[in-house]
Amino acid sequence: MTNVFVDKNVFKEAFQTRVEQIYGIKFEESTPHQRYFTLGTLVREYISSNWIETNQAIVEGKHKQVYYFSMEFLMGRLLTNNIMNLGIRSTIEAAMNDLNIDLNELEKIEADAGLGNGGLGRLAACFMDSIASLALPGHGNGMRYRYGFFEQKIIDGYQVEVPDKWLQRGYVWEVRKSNESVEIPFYGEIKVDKVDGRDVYTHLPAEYVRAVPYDVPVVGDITSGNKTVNTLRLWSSEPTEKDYPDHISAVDYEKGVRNISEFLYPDDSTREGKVLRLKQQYFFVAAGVRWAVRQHKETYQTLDNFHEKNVLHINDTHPALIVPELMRILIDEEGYDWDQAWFITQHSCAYTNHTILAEALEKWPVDLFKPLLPRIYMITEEINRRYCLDLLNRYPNQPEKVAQLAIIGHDQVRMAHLAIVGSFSINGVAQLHTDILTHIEMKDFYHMYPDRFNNKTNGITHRRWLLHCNPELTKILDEQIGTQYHTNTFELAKFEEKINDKNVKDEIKKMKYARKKALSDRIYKEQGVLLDPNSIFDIQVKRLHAYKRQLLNAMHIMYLYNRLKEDEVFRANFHPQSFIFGAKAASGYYFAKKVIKLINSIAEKVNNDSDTNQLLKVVFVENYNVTYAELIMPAADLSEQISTASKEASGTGNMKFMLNGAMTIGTMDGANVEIHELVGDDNSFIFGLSADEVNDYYQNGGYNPWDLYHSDARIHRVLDQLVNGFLTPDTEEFRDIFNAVTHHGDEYFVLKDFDAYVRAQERANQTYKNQDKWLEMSMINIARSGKFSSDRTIQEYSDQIWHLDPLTF
Ligand code: 26Q
Repeated sequence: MTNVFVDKNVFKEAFQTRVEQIYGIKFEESTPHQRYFTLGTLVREYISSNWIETNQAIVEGKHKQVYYFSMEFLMGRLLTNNIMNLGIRSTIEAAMNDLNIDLNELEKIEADAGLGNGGLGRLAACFMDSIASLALPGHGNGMRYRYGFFEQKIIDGYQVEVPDKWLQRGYVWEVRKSNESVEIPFYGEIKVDKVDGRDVYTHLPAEYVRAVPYDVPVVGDITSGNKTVNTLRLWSSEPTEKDYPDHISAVDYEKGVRNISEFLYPDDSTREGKVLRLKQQYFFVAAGVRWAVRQHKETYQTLDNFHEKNVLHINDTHPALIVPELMRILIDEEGYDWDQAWFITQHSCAYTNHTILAEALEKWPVDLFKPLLPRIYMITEEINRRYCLDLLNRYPNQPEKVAQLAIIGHDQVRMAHLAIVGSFSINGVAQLHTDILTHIEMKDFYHMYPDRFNNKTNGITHRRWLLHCNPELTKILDEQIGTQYHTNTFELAKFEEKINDKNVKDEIKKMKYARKKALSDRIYKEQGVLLDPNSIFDIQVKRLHAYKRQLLNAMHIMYLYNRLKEDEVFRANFHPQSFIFGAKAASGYYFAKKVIKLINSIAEKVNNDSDTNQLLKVVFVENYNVTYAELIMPAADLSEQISTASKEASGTGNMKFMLNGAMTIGTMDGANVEIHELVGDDNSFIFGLSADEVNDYYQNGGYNPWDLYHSDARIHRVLDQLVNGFLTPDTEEFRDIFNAVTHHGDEYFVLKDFDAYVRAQERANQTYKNQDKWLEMSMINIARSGKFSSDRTIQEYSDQIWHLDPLTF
């Protein structure tokens, strides 16, 4: 195929012709959507030759591969990402210029692929980009949800969820591969036969569901000659091509089948729909394992060396059924005995833990698991039985210890225990998180399997989170330190030599202003709130969770408002500050939704008070998502990372902000610890209880928040304002928030950290007034952020866990 991107004229011609061919209309009459779709089609076609070559190179070179199993891939838009990685953006831009088409406008037409809840899903997307950009053979395996993470509307200050119809107008990046569909069995019974004196089990499923793969190309950065295009394979559920089950009507069967890949499940509190979530998990795991096994057998004709050529990566416990599923294939379908099968399985699987919150640890009731997946349950029981024998040897006189560490206990299957026992590698996502896993949460497992545990501090792709989203900063860096940092972010360190260069400082100042203006323009257009780019942009964007403490931020704003109204001296010394929030609350998470309403009520009050609104503004942006984040990250002066210490496994927004020159105001939690280690107290605003202190309080039953209510007048006043009609006429609106931090013991230490937070905020505000100093700090943050590229993270995964070799074709 000819390359239509060789120069702008060839491309222009091809583009116009193709629009007319696809839609049968004159180019001049085509809609922006038709133009976008045609551009996407041409880019995808251009990708396909490298895609084919990548797959050939893997097979011919007999390369080891990783399959990254994740229930979530929060990809965002791909057009810009793809054309930048392919190095064809300027050609397209020039052609579009000639045609009088604004490429930026075309890019906005693409739906934001929101197949994830937050950090874990976005991490998977960054990893896909880095794996391909490092020329490593690695593929994603996930679910093709018909509706992604809900779209958020704010109505009267409350969150309203609207279905995200991202596929409605077609998705240009996917390729349906019906010929690679597989049939996934559910329910039914197990038949036992004696063959040569041995029990042989056969699962007789009551129904099958067809899994149809849709492949999305993952284009690596072509700089330095890399041509790697990996595959993100997303499975969609359809009715089987075998016989329909006879225990339910065809209509009910079809409805049930479509349901499996209908919705992404929100994290936390929702308890309904459990069976469906387990179905989803087995569905995409079983389909993905078949994909890996089939590919392997095509090359090697045996599974003896499966573990030498494949890693099945388990992204949190959601895909942990990989372990019994691979065992089932090896034993039931391939005739391996238990020990051989276990050796292969256990040497193929690697597991990443993303949370230590007890409520987020997955457990499946046996009475739900067993009927749905009878053979998988049997195998899980046998894995558990053998493992418990081992435990009994280690802890001969401690049956309660054995029960506590078992995979099945209290009539539940503990997915984390299954993942730990079945994997050769177990990692946390930041040093502190890994330390807490090995010393507290999983310490018994760590003592049993010390060599399996390791840390891989998270990272973010600088291609999306710098080169793409912040062209102004990219330009400054290119001019000042060259472009080597595009492929090695540690090169950013060179920028530190410029911190005293007045001109560069000035450029950084202009860059920040431009990015703040761009954000404030969107906010004004969509929400009618006008933010002054000269004010401090103080931003907290992340999922809404009690442990992330958006409430602490909100209470501090209430305190500031009170003080600004009354304290003349304070007022005179205060630099104007704009507080920006973005967050989605899980639909069933009552407390989180109340906090959204609270922030909006504060915004309403504060923004409309002419005594203060030149100094203080608050805005809650509607529908925070990946695309919005691309506008927000570069616009921040202050990055709010204020979780209760020990609760945030890593955080990745903290890294995106740092790379774009924001200062962290945060607790010693997650990767904040590593940011602080790099920039020190002088270039960050760290405050609050440490993880050890928090854990000590928990050990001793918490603390008494009423003491603070009575001793700290600021806290007293703000809390009273939640329930005395100050914010809304309804004094009950925020009663439960009041109760959470008082009567219910303030589980997340909001009051306990309040004073320290206020002081950190004061330091930040005063420091900002010295612009020279602030810019220097900002530049230091940029220069020292090289560690947080996901290229570094993936290189470590590859060197220490996966052991992959880069492709060279
Ligand atoms: C579990 C059971 C039932 C339904 C849903 C879930 C579920 C879904 C999603 C549980 C957890 C999640 C997502 C977790 C997550 O995003 N964790 C974040 O992972 C990031 C990447 O490692 C870290 O940076 C964050 O600190 C961590 O909170």
